[in-house]
Amino acid sequence: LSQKGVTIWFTGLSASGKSTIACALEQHLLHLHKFTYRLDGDNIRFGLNKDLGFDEKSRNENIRRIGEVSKLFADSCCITLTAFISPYRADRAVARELHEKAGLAFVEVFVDAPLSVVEQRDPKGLYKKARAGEIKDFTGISAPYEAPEKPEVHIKTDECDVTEAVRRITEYLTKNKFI
Ligand code: GGZ
Repeated sequence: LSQKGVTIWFTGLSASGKSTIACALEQHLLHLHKFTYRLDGDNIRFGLNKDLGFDEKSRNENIRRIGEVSKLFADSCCITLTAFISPYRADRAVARELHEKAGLAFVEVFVDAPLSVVEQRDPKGLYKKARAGEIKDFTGISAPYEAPEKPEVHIKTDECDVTEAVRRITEYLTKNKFI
């Protein structure tokens, strides 16, 4: 494959738009006939990581495993997309290091939406439940979210639609010769 492997690591609050943007980017890359695969809660948290919950240790382990798996995908020259909250800076740094030590690129995309906005969206009613104390350790309410300090791409979803987000990430990938 002439294509270089890379992991595009989306991070952000629940309902910030990570999955929506990752899905749209995946579609775009498929149209370009690129080899791409998306890891998200549906294929990871219900499979490989179904033994893990949402306390700090479980999230550390969730992200550790996703970092290892995405590295393997990237090593197979795949454009690997991961869409997890990944709230801890140190965990994301470990995933990055794992890639960089293997000579694989790691592109952190901060899907940035203010808590007030995601709480207003609340598509699954989870923020409401978290406020009511029915879900504990909920990111942004009763568990931390550590925003990236220097993400490769910073998308403010309340100012930028999905098409524009895909365009910005694609532009980054093109400039850096990943596609
Ligand atoms: C945050 C939770 C929680 C708690 C269940 N905190 O919006 P969603 O529903 O579909 O996506 C969220 C998903 C977060 O899983 P991740 O694997 O991305 O999290 S992490 O990277 O922090 O390990 C949300 C749902 O699971 N969910 N309980 N307590 N999100």
